[in-house]
Amino acid sequence: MNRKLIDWPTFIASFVILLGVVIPLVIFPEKGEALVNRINDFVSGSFGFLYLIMGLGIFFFLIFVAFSQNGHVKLGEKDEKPEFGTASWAGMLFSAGIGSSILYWATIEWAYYYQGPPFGVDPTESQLETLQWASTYGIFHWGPIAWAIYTLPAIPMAYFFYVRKTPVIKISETLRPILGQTSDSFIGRIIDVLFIFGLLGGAGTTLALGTPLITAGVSDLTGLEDTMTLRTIILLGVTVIFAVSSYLGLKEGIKRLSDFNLALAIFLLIFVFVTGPTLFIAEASTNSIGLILDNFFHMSTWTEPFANFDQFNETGFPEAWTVFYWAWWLVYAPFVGLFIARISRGRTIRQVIVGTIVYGSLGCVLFFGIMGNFGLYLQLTGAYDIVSVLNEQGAPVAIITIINQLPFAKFMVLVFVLLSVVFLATTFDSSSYILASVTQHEVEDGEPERWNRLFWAFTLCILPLTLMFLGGLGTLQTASIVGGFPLIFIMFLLGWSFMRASTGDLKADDKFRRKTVVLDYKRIREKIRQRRQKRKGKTEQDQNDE
Ligand code: NM2
Repeated sequence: MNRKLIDWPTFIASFVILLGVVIPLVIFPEKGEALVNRINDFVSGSFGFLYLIMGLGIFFFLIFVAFSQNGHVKLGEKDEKPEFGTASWAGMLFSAGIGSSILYWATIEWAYYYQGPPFGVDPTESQLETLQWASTYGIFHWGPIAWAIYTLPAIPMAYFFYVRKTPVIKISETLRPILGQTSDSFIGRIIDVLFIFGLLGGAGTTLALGTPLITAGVSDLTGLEDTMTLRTIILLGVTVIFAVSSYLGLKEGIKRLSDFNLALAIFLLIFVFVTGPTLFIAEASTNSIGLILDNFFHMSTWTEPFANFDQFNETGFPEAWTVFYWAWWLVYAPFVGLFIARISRGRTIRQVIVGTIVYGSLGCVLFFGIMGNFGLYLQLTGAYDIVSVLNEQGAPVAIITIINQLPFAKFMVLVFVLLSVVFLATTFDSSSYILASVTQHEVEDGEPERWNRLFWAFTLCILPLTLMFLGGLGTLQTASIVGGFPLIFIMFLLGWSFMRASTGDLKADDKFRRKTVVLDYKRIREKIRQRRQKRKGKTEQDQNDE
């Protein structure tokens, strides 16, 4: 164990701030909750539009970068090959950025929109419209804008790590071209710590959704009652899996688990697609893609501005869904960005941008298109009233009920539960790996210290677990999502910092190239002169000889 490698101020500050937030929540759960909720209502109510602008802005900024000269820059040496093959790379970034929440929301999100559609549509009057949005909106919330939010931090981080060869992976380091020495100061520390806090809260949300889902599946399979003890055992089991994977490292652990995850996910999707209503799934998914393309700008900017006036009903849809989702993707973004950066050596910036957005969205389209439309189909044909199960017994039971309608039902529930566990673990192994990287001064051979990875793996699990017991997990979620608010501005700085550094480097490179061309030219002229002189000398000698 090499203690010198650890960046103690960041390490300790992160931990202290975490305890500073969690302990009051444990001691004053109600007051804490009320306060955090008030702040949340204020932020998402008053600044929701900022999140929407951020999403759209990031999306177009990245498209611009991908097709500008900065997009051609290779992350690494000029002739270097990508460190990971494209399939593994896409699989890893998907497994890291997406946790068990996709199994949860892909299967059930439609049922919420079915009852409360967007754009003020009345579900009883305009049923067709309601259905179209129910099968579409989830895809949008997990689509290109969401993936663009993940990609933005990856670009400057990868640039500084592989092109400028800065040995640390830290947000503050990435902002150096703009912040200058401020990066080393208190503000730099706050930026790094903020990201850790955001990630823990985002991860808390994931656990809060994932654990009841897995428990609902386990109690369906075994008949055991869904109790706190069962949840705790399950959570600790998952923690052991991701701690081992993170301990083994990127190639031995994380990549293998992610490959397995992908194979299992593909099996589930193909099975549901083939044994389920294949044609309906295909048609509804295709229809959704068109609907999103047609309404892309409306969906990405809908703020419900007139709902505050008495004569209109406020649905709260934008805050409850789109703004909440963008905020959730945002708190995960620095971590996923760091992870994407870490695995993208040897790719060009354009490949990273296009690859992440395209593969990421495609994976989500498949999940939502197949799982979601399967559930919707059950509802529409009257095969099973999923919406009533949802309203009476909650989402986890409703989701397991949907899976139970497949052929070989119990086996498929088992696959689904296993997949949820692995999806959860593949997000948490990479988060603990990255948390360990950012609390170190330097990462030797690209890998942070093992004990540091284990420490964060357990912190990631123990903290939400404590809050789950004592109440207050919901508060931590809300707190982290609100706490992620400043990240909007940090995202802006990250984009700016990248443009400044890479454009500057390109210009310098250009000058250098021109200089070398001039030098070569000079050398060529010199050579010609020498040759002429030689020839002249020779002829003179010949003449003399004669
Ligand atoms: N996002 C993708 O639980 C998870 O799936 C982790 C959630 C941000 C909505 C990520």
